[in-house]
Amino acid sequence: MKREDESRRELLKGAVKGGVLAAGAISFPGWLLPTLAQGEQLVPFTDIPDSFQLRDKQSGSTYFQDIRQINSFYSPNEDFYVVQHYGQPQLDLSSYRLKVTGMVDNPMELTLDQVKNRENIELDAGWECGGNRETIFNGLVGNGRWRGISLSSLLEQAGIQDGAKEIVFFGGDIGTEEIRGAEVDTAFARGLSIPDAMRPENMLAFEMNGEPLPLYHGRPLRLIVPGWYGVANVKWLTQIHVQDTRFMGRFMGRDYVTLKKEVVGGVERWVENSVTTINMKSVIARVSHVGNDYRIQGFVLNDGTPISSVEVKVDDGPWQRAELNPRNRQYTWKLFSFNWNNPAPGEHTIVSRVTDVNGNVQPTADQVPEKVSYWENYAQWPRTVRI
Ligand SMILES: Nc1nc2c(c(=O)[nH]1)N[C@H]1C(S)=C(S)[C@@H](COP(=O)(O)O)O[C@H]1N2
Ligand SMILES: [Mo]
Repeated sequence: MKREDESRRELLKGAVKGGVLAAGAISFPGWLLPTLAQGEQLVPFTDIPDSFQLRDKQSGSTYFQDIRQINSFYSPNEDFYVVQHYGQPQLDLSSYRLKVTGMVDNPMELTLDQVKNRENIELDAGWECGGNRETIFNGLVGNGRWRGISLSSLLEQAGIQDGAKEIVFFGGDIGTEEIRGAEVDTAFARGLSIPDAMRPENMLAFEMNGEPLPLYHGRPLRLIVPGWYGVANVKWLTQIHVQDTRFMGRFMGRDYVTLKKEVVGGVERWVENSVTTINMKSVIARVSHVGNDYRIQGFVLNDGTPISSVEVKVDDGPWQRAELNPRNRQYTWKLFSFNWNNPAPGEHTIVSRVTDVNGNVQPTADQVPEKVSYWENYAQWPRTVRI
């Protein structure tokens, strides 16, 4: 897919990065694209230190998206965040095989072409790292269009045997872990229960925004579990294994594990849970203005449950409804925009909250369960700007 955004994005890029769009450039229907309109300027946040600088994408390292600069519905491949734990393996594409093993009637070993020649599906999906949070300005986020094949149809063809419980997805990246005093080489891996794995929207993606999956994002093939935190989306996928026990690797059982206080059947307990579906969250990403007309924009991420509203509050004012971008889809980020006319000069606190069709409201920091680990940070995020 050549995105219609693409040429506009290229056109706007330099200008937007500088904060101002040059006069005389073409103006666009502001709402369909979150690009800045003619003469529109970014308002700096006062909760981000001036020293906060983003690096370019670098081999092997974490990359944050600068959410103030979100200027297209799909995150360009060079802006989509990057996280991995064992480096970025360069798999040889000609000898690449995807293995389907374990409790299946028909074990498989597919070349990349055999994967690509299966019926293709496309999906718009965005997500965040389970460790995304305010202290890193919520930059571990991205939204893309993915092309690949259906996981459930592959598993149906493989024929899952009776008694199987779990599907394990192994990456081609190997790290050395010290576990109970022993040094062992382990691959990045995650497990899904069979019902979770058989959701029809799960895909094995080989294209991102119309390009072959870039190295940083898992070339040549990755799992995508729409509505789940990023950790579920195993990159550099080489093996799918079906077994009758729960999978307990580091990224299921020891890391990406949230420790929080919960009431369990009437008893208050500290509970540890593996990070799975995305908790509903809205984030204010940028404020811009043309003259005295200010605009507050941001995004929502969740597990795909339809949302009913996003609201914005300025200082101690009332909650007011924001507009939702018509391009939003079930598993994409949901962009929103709020017109803030004639704000008084000075410092202001602005915050957003999202509500879903079941009436669940994004909690404030005081309302979320008491939590020790930083995983699953989804509370309302008050931000400050100076007008
Ligand atoms: N093979 C492999 N897949 C992986 C990881 C990894 O370390 N190795 N990290 C996971 C985590 S924690 C996240 S947040 C997402 C990030 O995906 P992205 O870099 O494409 O944004 O990849 C997931 N898939
Ligand atoms: Mo992550």
